[in-house]
Amino acid sequence: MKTGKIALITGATAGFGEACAARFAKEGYDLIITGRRAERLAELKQQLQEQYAVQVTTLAFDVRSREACTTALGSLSAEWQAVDVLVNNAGLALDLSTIDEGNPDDWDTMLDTNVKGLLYVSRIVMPWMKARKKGHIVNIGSTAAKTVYAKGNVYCASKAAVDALSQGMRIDLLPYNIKVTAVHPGAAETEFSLVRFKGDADRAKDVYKGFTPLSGEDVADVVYYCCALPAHVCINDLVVTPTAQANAYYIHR
Ligand code: NDP
Ligand code: 8X3
Repeated sequence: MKTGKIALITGATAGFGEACAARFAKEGYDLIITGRRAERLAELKQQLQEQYAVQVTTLAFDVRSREACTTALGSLSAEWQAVDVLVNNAGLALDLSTIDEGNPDDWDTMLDTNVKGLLYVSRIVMPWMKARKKGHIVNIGSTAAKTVYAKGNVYCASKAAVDALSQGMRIDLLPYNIKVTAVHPGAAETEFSLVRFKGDADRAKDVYKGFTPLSGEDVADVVYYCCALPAHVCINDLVVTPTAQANAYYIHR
């Protein structure tokens, strides 16, 4: 059944974002879905509209570009700017290496996407929520935000920044009745490792050998749960891992 509510989900062309889009659509939310791959957004839009009879708007842009964020989100009509839930999910890791051997281009991409992209999108959406005195921002962090693992340095730092920014946003937005939740998933089999290892499918598959990882749907369930709680209840910070995982670097295989 339609809720009349709108969820804006960044990075909806794969993994958690795509699963969140399906989950929120199933619950009757209209959606704004974003990512760089326009074709995937168009396919998902058609599928969700047909399956759940919700309205879906697609915006293809790169969150690393402040101008692109402003242009894309600025193109939304006042109706679509009434965003109830923002899921800041777009992000990535690139490679595993020590800092002394690291690739500064990869650092730029991770920090620009995971930290600055999240800020740019939030900066635009927050005033819309403030004006309506309601809203919920869910930032996707990681177990990597909580514990640094070998050769994870810059990615872990980018997610620690998401953790800190979530705390800061919560303080900033308290007077406006806007919830801020950080969801920190552990190992989940999405396109994440394929991206991290730059297309090396065997290496990506090995990451999840010997245990059952989370799926995109598992994480989407958790995100939706956080958003479905009563108005006076807010989960501030939530870590979710596969049962076989204790923290970012210890997995029982
Ligand atoms: P996927 O690679 O499956 O999906 C990542 C999504 O982010 C894609 O939709 C991609 O879209 C989008 N994205 C990446 N870069 C940009 C960009 N510059 N501009 C716009 N969109 C972008 O990975 P996951 O679903 O696993 O990851 C989602 C989030 O969860 C990330 O923030 C990741 O760091 C985090 N995370 C992942 C974990 C895991 O084990 N999988 C665990 C903990 C956290 P497109 O390429 O079309 O632009
Ligand atoms: C993604 C999970 O452990 O690869 O944030 O960093 S991990």
